[in-house]
Amino acid sequence: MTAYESAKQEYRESGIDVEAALKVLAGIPVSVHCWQGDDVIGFDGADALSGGIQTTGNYPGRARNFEELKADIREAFSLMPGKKRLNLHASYAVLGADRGKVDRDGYTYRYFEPWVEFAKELGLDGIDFNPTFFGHPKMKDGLSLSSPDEETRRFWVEHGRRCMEIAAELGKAFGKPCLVNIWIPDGYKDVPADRLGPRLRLKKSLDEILEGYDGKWVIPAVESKVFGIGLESYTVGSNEFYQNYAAQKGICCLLDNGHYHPLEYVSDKIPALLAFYDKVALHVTRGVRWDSDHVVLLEDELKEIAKEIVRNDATEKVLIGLDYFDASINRISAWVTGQRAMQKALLYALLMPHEAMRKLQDEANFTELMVLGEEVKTLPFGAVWKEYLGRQGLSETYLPEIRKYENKVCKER
Ligand code: RNT
Ligand code: ZN
Repeated sequence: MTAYESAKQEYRESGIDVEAALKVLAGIPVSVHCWQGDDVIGFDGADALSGGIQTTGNYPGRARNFEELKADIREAFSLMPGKKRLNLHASYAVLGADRGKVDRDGYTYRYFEPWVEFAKELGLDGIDFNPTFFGHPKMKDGLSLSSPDEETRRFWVEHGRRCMEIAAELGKAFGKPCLVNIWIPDGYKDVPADRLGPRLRLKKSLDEILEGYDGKWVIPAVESKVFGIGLESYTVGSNEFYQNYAAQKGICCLLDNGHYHPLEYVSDKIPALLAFYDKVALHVTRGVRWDSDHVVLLEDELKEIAKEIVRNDATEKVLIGLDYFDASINRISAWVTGQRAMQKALLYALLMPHEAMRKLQDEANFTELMVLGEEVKTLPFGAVWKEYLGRQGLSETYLPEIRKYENKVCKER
């Protein structure tokens, strides 16, 4: 008997159908962020990251343009199991000869068509999209949609509107709606003199961006945050602000698990929102002491997040996206490791006896619930994971391949 066969049997004895789990896992799309490949720089901005977020490290071989980023994505994606989408920021527009002539308030779908072609070539499930309200000279005093300067605010509203149109085309291109996530860094380093004014301006800007978007192909989302570097005292787009805004407008909240106080858990927020919303979007990341965006690893909170998705039958309601950027290690290995960790967490959650555990909870049999919870932790998960990879022509070992690519391609940069 193979290790997989014997694992399957052991799971069966615990009431778990491994084949069914593998099938579900293969159908859950994970949106992989393009920005791990180039330290969130993009092709069109200030050539440096700003907006309260930061990549640290100077590992050699960063992708510097469309061709290099495409090559790295091709390499990374070839080592990632499961169904994948590509998450693009507007700053990755392929401007060609229009570079320097057109600004973010003039972007059209045309500049993203090369990405569509590429995503189709890779057989991806679709593209998700993000207006880029950072890393650009038009940010005035660090503010975008909440700027008191009307010209600045209008520029960024126009950017948002263009992105909604681009997203509709991206949705149509794949026959599936495109998630458009709005995150802005706007905030203040020190105690503000006005907390309401910026929020009212942001509200007005969002209303303008969301005027007449194509609801068939676009799923708009808003991403809150507790603070950014250099913006420690106040964030315009806070959790309460966006959750109320999303509820009122019938749009989606995006939860980034690096954007809350350290003892607030996104795994607990998912079911809270599922009670009210049809869809919840995620930025899965790993914060170390702060919103540091370390590579996602198979840790407890990631497992809890996956459990909430799986046991609430929410694999189509929770839109999973990754958001991390580490510039201190091989960027492709960062990409692959994080995406695989997400897949592992989902598989782990799919291999749990949720119905039995729920019943024990409802019967207040907390003793048995605790014991069973501990028992399932040592079931032969690894053998099932290996089988999942094997069926897609992948193995657990991926670093040698990445090293080969690094020596051949990245070292030449
Ligand atoms: C920043 C947010 C945001 C960005 C990306 C690049 O704190 O998490 O989602 O990381 O849009
Ligand atoms: Zn995020």
